[in-house]
Amino acid sequence: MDCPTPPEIPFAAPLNASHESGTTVRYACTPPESMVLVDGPPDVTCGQHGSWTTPTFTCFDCSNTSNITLTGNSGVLTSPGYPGNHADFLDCFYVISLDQPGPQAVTATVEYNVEVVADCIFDYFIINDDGEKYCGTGNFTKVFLVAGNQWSVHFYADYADNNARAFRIEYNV
Ligand SMILES: [Ca+2]
Repeated sequence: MDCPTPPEIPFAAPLNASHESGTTVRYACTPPESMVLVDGPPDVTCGQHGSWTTPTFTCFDCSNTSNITLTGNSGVLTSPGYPGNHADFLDCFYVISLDQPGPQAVTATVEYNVEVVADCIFDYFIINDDGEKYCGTGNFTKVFLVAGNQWSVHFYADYADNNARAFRIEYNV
């Protein structure tokens, strides 16, 4: 027995429209800067009796913050909920598009407060994918070279509590 069309899930889109019995449909969070996974893989399966399994994942709009600019040569990016505490289970990818092609230097002034553990294995953010994870509390100014016209910020928070206000990044070229 087939299922109805795959269920609607906020901020998520099914990657195919199959709905035969036994089919598993995978979802992608959308827009792509939005991503949260909870408890399981991002998919649902059509059971023998024509109904979908209950999703064990959710997607979250990481851009849903009051102070965010993802284009232009200057702007501010704050973590979701800033200056309030962020939520659990965040896996947010931000891509900032600059006005002209690179290479070019970006200056980022960062203020942050993120749960601190050794090696930042629980909650952290990474600026422009350079491999350095930030957690704890502090502020710094970082200048880095961007090859093209885009750079990125990745923010990850695990399931535990100890959530803090996370970060504010003011940038300019
Ligand atoms: Ca945490």
